[in-house]
Amino acid sequence: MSANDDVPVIPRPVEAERLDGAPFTLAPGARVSVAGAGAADVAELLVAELASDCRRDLSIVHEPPAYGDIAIVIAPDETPEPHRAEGYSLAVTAEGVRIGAASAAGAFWGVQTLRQLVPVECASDPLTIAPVSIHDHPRFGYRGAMLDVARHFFTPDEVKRFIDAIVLLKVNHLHLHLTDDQGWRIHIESWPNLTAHGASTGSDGSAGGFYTQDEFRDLVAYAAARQVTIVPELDMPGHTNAALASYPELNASGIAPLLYTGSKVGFSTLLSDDETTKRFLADVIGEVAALTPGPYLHIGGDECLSTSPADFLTFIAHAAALVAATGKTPAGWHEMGTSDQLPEGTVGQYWDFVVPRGSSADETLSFVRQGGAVIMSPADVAYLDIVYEDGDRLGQDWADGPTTVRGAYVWDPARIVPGLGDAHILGVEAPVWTETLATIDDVEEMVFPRLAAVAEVGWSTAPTDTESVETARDFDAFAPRLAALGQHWAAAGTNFRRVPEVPWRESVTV
Ligand code: IFG
Repeated sequence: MSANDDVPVIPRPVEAERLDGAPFTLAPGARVSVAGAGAADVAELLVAELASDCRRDLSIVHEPPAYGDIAIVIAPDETPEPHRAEGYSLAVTAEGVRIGAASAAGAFWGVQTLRQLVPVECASDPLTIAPVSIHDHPRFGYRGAMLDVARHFFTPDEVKRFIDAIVLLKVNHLHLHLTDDQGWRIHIESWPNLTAHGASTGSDGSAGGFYTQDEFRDLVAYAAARQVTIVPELDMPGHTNAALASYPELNASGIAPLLYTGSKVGFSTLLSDDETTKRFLADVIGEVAALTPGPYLHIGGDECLSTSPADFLTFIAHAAALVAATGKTPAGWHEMGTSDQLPEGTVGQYWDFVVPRGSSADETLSFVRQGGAVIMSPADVAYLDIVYEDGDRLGQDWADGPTTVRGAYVWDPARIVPGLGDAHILGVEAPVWTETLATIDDVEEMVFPRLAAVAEVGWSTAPTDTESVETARDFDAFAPRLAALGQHWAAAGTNFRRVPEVPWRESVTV
């Protein structure tokens, strides 16, 4: 058990050590002292959390901290040069709490660490925090979660609830799978029937729904204030029945198919080299790009079983060029790597197993060959819609067996595709597909605690070259930290699966 493991934080910090001396006590009248650009905004979020989690009312002051204060300081020299994007330091002593960072993101991640160190019984006095010194920064800049809002629709408030939960784990990208066979979930001004008709249902005949463009802008802003970048996905040319059902002219036959509420894949395709479809693509990609301040626009490309290989290549070259023309970086599932006409920088998302099968490794390396990078989402460890164990009520079971928490933890993104190392890996992402998940409670049960495992894989120190993954990812040291985090989930009302492999503690009575 190293010093880091003794400090109950997930993702595991790079350096964390317990200090001697008296604990910090949050006394009535304590303030949050802020200095530096962005510190006040971060402090606002901390104050809001302490108010809702601990019923504490702290004021924010723009002056040096007094004894017993919390200080948030943002300045270039607060973290070493290579780690200024998201690195932070956190010191807790009797004198006070001090978060230092070179960026608002780093300060915000310091706040998430602090939140995990605040005892869950923080509404009663005394609120004490054990003394600790932490210096931390992420291995990868992209730690993502994907929420499939196409199969089952989730309201803006449910998406915000999901964002609130993922930031506690320092997850900084939310990939929204906005379109699929079962639903089109983002309003497009120039093609209104995509939502008027294409959003009217979902998997299992569920109610459907969609985001107006103002609602989407609000979600993007909510996420950005919490250091989360939204990655919108318009899946194409496959997974497009909702669009085809909305506009007959998008279909070769000129006849629109019925809306689809089942769970099959691979039966739909947009046309390649068709003028109406090209106008459609330019319009939908243009409107979604305009709604997206983030750098990526994901165009899917997965499971195009009804698109001929030649049509697929024609389609992808055209659609990816349209994305690049908006100034966004295209992203797509690894099958898009069959194209050798990807715009410079296009990002591939690997979703095969930790042991690659067929052509998936080569398709993934194709993005690197074309000047791009890769997000790792191996389906047998990072797909959070896969069952925890055989026979589960929720989830799917196609990914080489169940995915336990240990399974979601003991893997490494740089030990999957031969020749693909950290230099060309943006990071990791854990998708939760919602064919079988009708409520946000169901989603949370599948996502937590396994997202905590994937988040640690994406943030924490890489295994050394001589370390096995099993050694580097010591589940027996991870499980107690997960148990501590479970208390915060219980207090926050975040649903999670109390898997038997973790020594969960009594949930608190709030
Ligand atoms: N694969 C499909 C998803 C979803 C998933 C469920 C990808 C890229 C299986 N495509 O994963 O649409 O159906 O686990």
